[in-house]
Amino acid sequence: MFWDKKIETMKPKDLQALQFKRLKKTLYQIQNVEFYRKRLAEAGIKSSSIRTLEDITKIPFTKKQDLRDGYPFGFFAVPLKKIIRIHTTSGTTGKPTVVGYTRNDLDIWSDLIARNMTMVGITKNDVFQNMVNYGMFTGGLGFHYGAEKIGMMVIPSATGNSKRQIEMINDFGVTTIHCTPSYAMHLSEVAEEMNTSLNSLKTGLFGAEPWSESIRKTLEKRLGVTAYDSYGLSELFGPGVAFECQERDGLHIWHDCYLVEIIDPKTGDQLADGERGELVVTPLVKEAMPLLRYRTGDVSMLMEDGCICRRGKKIARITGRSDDMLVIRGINVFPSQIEHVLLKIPEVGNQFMVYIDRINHLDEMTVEVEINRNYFSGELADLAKLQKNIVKELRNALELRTTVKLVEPGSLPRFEGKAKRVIDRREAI
Ligand code: DLL
Repeated sequence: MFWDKKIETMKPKDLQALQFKRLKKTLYQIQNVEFYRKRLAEAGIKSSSIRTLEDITKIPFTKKQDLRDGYPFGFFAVPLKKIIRIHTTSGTTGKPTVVGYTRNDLDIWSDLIARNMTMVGITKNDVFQNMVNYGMFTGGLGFHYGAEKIGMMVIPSATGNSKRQIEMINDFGVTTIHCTPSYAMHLSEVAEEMNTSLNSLKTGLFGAEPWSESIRKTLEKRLGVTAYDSYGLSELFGPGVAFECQERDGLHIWHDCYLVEIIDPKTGDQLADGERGELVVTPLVKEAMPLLRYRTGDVSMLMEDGCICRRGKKIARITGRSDDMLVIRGINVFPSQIEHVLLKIPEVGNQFMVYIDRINHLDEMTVEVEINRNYFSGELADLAKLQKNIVKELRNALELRTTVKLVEPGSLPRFEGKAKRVIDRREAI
């Protein structure tokens, strides 16, 4: 199913021509931003320097820190009176990053969300409950307007009060939900406690944080949905940048709107398809806040073309951030790897926390793990066995010795938005 078949299935040659035309327009428009005028002048880049799409590598990267330095409105390329909404990015220390939208931007953004939802078979006959923050976070209003554009009934339930959320799903016959995978996990626990089955649900759209195949399986089983991964970031409008199709093997990124590169985060060199690195994106249709070669910090790779749905090259699921990779005693660890190990052990519950300390100059990782309610025998011997087993599995997967503490079901923090499961308490070296 297509929202905009012509553009979604464009032939590579036509697509490249469109990308190039849009890149040139972006370069023109970006001259309204003082930061870029200076940057491009310093790099000796004029409009005539960019003759092909490949010439993009001549342009310097834009980093999140650049955007922070431009706080609040330093990256806007249109007069303030043309900006009709702003959002800010979540979860960073210090000042947030501000992103702005013209009416045209909001229209394109909701169109992209409509493409994604249509791609997974959602239609105007669906009933959609949007269980994410409706404030400065882009997930709420972003999905809201996209879903309304398709014409389904939208329930802007936002976050909080999980029992009420579950009642609404049942009372209003909700078919599609959207939330973070961590909240979906929590919701499934509450539904279980309430002994209710959420029969009307068909589709779950989950994103805004990394999640694994094992979480997908668990969520599908517990909530009775087909679960799809949704990727985006505020700097590129918000959600809607890339989304899984019904194949659920990689995410389609909308190449007519986003020029994609994968780079080695250390050298900045472009990597080949199939090589994992940092996703760098040049948005091609943003009016209020165009960006050039934006370093997302997210780790992915470009997959081989050839998806049966004909929507072009996909990116692989995000495995973490190039900057949240943990280096523990010289070993690189992604939090998603820890989750993956834990979820494979049936006696382990859904919640865990990771603490990293430096004790006697050595990094120590402690993992607090909730026991699964259904396996909680209370027998001391069983607990000791389970604890040993988790240590062994973590060592096998991460090649790292960890301390594992088992805690009672329900005792670790639950998250309504993005989960923060790793607390690094080491002093900077
Ligand atoms: O999280 C936008 C969004 C809302 C996406 C709802 C999907 C659903 P930010 O708050 O700016 O925007 O955070 C963006 O979150 O750079 C990734 O590190 C992470 N992220 C987002 N989606 C995924 C995903 C929204 N599906 C940052 N898998 C991004 C892994 C994700 N990480």
